[in-house]
Amino acid sequence: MSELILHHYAMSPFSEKIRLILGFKQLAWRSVLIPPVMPKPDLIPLTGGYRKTPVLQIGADIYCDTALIARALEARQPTPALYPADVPLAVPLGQWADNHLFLESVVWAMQPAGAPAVLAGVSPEQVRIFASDRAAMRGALPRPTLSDGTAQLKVHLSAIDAQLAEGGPWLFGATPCIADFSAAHCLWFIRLAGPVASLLGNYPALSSWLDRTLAIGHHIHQEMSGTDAIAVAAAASTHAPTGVAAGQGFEPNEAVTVAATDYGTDPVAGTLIGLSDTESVIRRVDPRAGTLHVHFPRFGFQIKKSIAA
Ligand SMILES: N[C@@H](CCC(=O)N[C@@H](CS)C(=O)NCC(=O)O)C(=O)O
Repeated sequence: MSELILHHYAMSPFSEKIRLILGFKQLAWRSVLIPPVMPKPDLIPLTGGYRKTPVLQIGADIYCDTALIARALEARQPTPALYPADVPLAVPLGQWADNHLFLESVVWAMQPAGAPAVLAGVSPEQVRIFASDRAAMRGALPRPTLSDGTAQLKVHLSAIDAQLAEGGPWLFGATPCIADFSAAHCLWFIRLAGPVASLLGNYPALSSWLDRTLAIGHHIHQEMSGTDAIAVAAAASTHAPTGVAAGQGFEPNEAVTVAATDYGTDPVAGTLIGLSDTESVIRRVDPRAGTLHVHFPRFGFQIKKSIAA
């Protein structure tokens, strides 16, 4: 069975979400450390243009976005379950955390009193490059102000704290599920932010739950270079089974582009080979990595027919 290869970097909250899920499922993995800013010379050949972090590689199948990476890990190791049948609202709650709680947490952690702790050890020149990379990635998407973000964050931290105090030890009761990991990675980032991390101390049930979630750890992993990961893709001779479902408005083998709809919206072009309510899959060929199947979630992405030149 092909190894799980995670392309990530240490300070990335969404990577922490997946590292914890790998720990939860006790899955061994290979770690490819990628740059936190563009260019990403050993990642873009695999994704075809998607630049966000993390990305999961299984042979020549490339999974973009943690919503889909989590599904791929669930398929690989169904127990313990991330999507228990008796908690159907875990997925939408996780989407809320990944989209809203995440932004509010970043705004809080990266305020002037928090950013130096998050970016400890990063040179002023690297900080400048980081800021201009993120501004370009966000484009015209507005970022909450510190005042707006803080107000929303406090309301949400209170809600999570009350939920856990009443119905813990996990967000939906007795066992962790996808919603726990989606909320925890946001608050993990706040914990990196030195003096401003003390905000979380106002929420005791939330703080104990966060300790519990982070104690799950990352299980065993071994480093791999980006070049070796590309060689793994190039050597793969099979791909995960997929297919285009009827009634979705697309035909198999159509030329399409897929792009995120929030930030980092660079489109990835290829041939449509998989489409369902939860996933799109395109085939593309890279001179270094060979024939790749690149997988995206439907949530938060837009698939379009390519316009013939
Ligand atoms: N919806 C995406 C969001 C991923 C995301 O925003 N990741 C951040 C790092 S935590 C990122 O990509 N930053 C820019 C970069 O790494 O190039 C997911 O769930 O994977």
